[in-house]
Amino acid sequence: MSGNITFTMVKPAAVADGHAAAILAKISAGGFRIKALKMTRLSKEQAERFYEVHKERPFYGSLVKSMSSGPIVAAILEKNNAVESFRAYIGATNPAEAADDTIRKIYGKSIEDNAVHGSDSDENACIESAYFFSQFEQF
Ligand code: FUP
Repeated sequence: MSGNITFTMVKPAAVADGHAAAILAKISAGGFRIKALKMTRLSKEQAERFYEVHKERPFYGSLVKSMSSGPIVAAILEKNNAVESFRAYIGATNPAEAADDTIRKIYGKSIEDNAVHGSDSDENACIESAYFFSQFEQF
């Protein structure tokens, strides 16, 4: 059975460009309920840990630098089949390949600065949510 939560971040470039509120509004319009929300900033070490599965990839250093370059907006989202549904809603990893009207198509600048993160499995949605939010911060 698929789970009903996913984790997202509005990435530093999209926050710096002033798109955080518009992206949150679009997320809500897609039927995702905001269960937890905060603006924060990842240290280099926190970004390294978050993207640890990619540590052997050539883009890892650049990705970590970009993700720790400024504030992000983190959220836990609730909807039926949340992980799959949100990944469809944000579009392909590379904004150039993302479908029209998806968040990455509208707000993404490059494969690295692709506006938002979305969990890739129910297991990771839980791990990532717990990385950012305590139980007292989830509603
Ligand atoms: P996604 O699940 O769509 O976020 O995509 P991936 O797990 O494949 O990528 C994780 C992160 O690495 C994304 F933020 C995009 C970034 N990335 C690059 O910077 N360069 C690449 O060639 C591939 C991914």
